[in-house]
Amino acid sequence: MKRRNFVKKTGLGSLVGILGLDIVYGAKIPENYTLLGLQDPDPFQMFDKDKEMVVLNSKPWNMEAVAHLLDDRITPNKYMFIRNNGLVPENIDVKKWSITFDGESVKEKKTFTLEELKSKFAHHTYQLTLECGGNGRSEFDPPAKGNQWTIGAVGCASWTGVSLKDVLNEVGIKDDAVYIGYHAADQHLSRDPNKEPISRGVPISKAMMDETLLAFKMNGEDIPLVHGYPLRLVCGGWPASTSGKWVNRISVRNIVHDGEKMTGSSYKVPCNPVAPGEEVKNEDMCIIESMPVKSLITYPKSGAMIPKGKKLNIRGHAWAGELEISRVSYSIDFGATWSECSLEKPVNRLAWQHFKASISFPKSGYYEVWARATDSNGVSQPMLLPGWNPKGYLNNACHRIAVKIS
Ligand SMILES: Nc1nc2c(c(=O)[nH]1)N[C@H]1C(S)=C(S)[C@@H](COP(=O)(O)O)O[C@H]1N2
Ligand SMILES: [Mo]
Repeated sequence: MKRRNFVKKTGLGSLVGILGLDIVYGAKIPENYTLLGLQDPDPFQMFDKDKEMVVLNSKPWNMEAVAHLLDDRITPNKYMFIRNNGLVPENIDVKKWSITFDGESVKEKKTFTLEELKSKFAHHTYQLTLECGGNGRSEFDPPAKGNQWTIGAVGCASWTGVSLKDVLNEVGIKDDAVYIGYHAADQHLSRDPNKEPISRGVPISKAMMDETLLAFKMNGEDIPLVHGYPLRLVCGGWPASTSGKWVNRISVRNIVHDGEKMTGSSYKVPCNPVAPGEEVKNEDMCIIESMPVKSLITYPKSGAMIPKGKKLNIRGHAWAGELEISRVSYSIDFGATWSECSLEKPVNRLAWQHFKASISFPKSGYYEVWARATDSNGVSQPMLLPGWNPKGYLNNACHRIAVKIS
């Protein structure tokens, strides 16, 4: 993106430097034409991502991690998945950035500059789990349209910002407020300025929780552009689609927010279980709120080879939306028997929890290690797949790795 802008601004004279070659017929290049040599920029370089990350889509950019990349306790930027619905904003002037609070249920419309936001309200830092509602979609059968995420659309970075609650209290909200909806600076893929790529939100009760942030830092630094610089909403434990990036307006609503991807069947699952492939009417679909219990084995990498007689130390993370994890178990016999992992408390509410186990294998051969987490309500992950749903959301099946003992 940056490079394309550069071309427009600098004109043909500087192109030699960019491509490293003389463009022989440069004078004949039509206006606004992007040279093939400058198209398809390297997304890993452009977004500071590790080369092992997997690109699912380039229009818009979507990228996921693989399990072993998520081994860190705090997910660094280079391993954080990217989910864009539209075009990443360009040419952001951070000094001019502001956020406006409007909607039926504000006492008065109010705007804060980013600087005011930072100086007026207390700063908080929390580690918050963000998982795309469609993470795991690729496993569903019949398949669902959309990004075919495997397991890597999740991360737990450290976010710093102000509590949305503090700002809403300063703005003043009316008694009839039921929902907030975000609006952001990214462009619709059609570039139609009257269309928003996404405008979602959360009930006022979630908006008013301490950990719901208007964040300006990720892992102690300015949020990377693709993750919402300079300001994003972070609603840990809920579908990450509720965590609006590049947010510049929040509407306080007296109805369930009806912005883009709040209505129809987006981010909704059948209110009651349905058979695979069944058609579900919109009125029988419910908005996804807190994400379900889930876990990932982040060490070792699937396919690990272990010498006979040696124990295998596995580790990973588990999370359960608004809830805590109470237990993580592992199985080496395809779920027939389970043993306990040791489990840490979360560093704060809505952060993933770390587990580990030391595993002995009875003899040489091929094994799979499966992990299964249980939340504080006693609900465990399904072993192979949860109930099917039309849009392929909420696949929280057990994660599995292959291990060879030789
Ligand atoms: N403005 C804006 N916010 C957005 C999106 C978007 O396309 N535009 N995508 C949402 C979705 S669907 C997800 S899963 C998360 C992804 O956040 P990340 O790219 O920082 O990992 O951002 C959410 N916030
Ligand atoms: Mo998402």
